[in-house]
Amino acid sequence: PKLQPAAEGYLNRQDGRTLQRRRDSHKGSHGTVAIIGGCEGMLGAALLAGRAALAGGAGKVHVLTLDGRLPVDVSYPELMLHDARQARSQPDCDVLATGPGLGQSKQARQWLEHALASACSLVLDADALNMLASDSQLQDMLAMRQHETILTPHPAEAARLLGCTTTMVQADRLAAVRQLAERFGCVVVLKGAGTLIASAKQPYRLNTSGGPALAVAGQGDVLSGLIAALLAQGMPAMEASCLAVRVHGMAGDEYQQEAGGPIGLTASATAQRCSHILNRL
Ligand code: NPW
Ligand code: AMP
Ligand code: MG
Repeated sequence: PKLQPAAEGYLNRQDGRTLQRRRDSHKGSHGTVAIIGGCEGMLGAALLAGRAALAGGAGKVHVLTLDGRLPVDVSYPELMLHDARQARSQPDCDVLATGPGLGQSKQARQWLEHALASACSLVLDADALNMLASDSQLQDMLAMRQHETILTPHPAEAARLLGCTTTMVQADRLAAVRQLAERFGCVVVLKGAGTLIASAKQPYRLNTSGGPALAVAGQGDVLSGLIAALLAQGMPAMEASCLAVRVHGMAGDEYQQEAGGPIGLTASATAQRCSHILNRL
């Protein structure tokens, strides 16, 4: 069924503010992001989120990986990598993004608990959402949070959180995103063609940028990093989510136009395109 939102539901230019920088700003002015994820076999997800956080303008980016064996991302040595198996706490940061490639091990759950208890803004994606879906103790911790929290489920993750099927989520995406926003008291980004952004307190938004060029592995990990970067630069959760979703979609559209079709856009290349688009907006 086609979603027919009210006109004010559509994302528009006012939903994204240009990120202004003072002439004398320094890396400390633009916030610090820490990504937690990247278990064995899914290390790339955490690196993609970290690279996207850099592309989104975060001043400093740490990446804690559950795989732990990679000392440096040689293509992006500006990322600060940590072995999450050894670390006791996350580095000082303004925003934590956890979930990309996190897995669902005992250690992954401990890091999620740690993130939920932290006094910084939080982006929860992928396996963080999957663990949350089946764990009432984690849900209680989420309910107690005093800081901005954004959930970024794709339709299957949303279905796990709601205890229904992906088909049911897709049949009424607006109802699903509203239910999630109310149940968890967070900003919720329901991804997929026509991403919806909702919170219990503000009008929902529907994004119209993006298309099947984005239907490749790692794109959700990029979006998480991008949202985290905008939060770290001081944007409120709803605005950061709307702007990141819009810019991410525009990167897909731009590629499709240049390439003459949707095939071949990688998540890494999308992150790079996002920084050009942010500078232009
Ligand atoms: P289907 O196939 O249609 O039945 P999962 P994941 C559905 C990491 N990654 N509309 C779809 O179901 C992530 O960060 C690591 C409708 C699909 O099969 C996670 O930690 C990478 N349905 C972990 O992998 C790159 C939709 O969901 C199913 C939909 C698992 O995450 C890849 C898959 O969902 C990945 O990011 C839509 N728009 N979108 C790396 N390089 O390290 C999704 N679905 O089972 O939650 O698995 O999303 O791959
Ligand atoms: P994930 O499934 O977590 O990797 O996230 C995929 C990302 O790509 C989300 O931001 C989706 O909204 C976006 N995406 C995937 N397919 C499409 C599509 N057909 N149209 C628009 N956006 C898409
Ligand atoms: Mg994902």
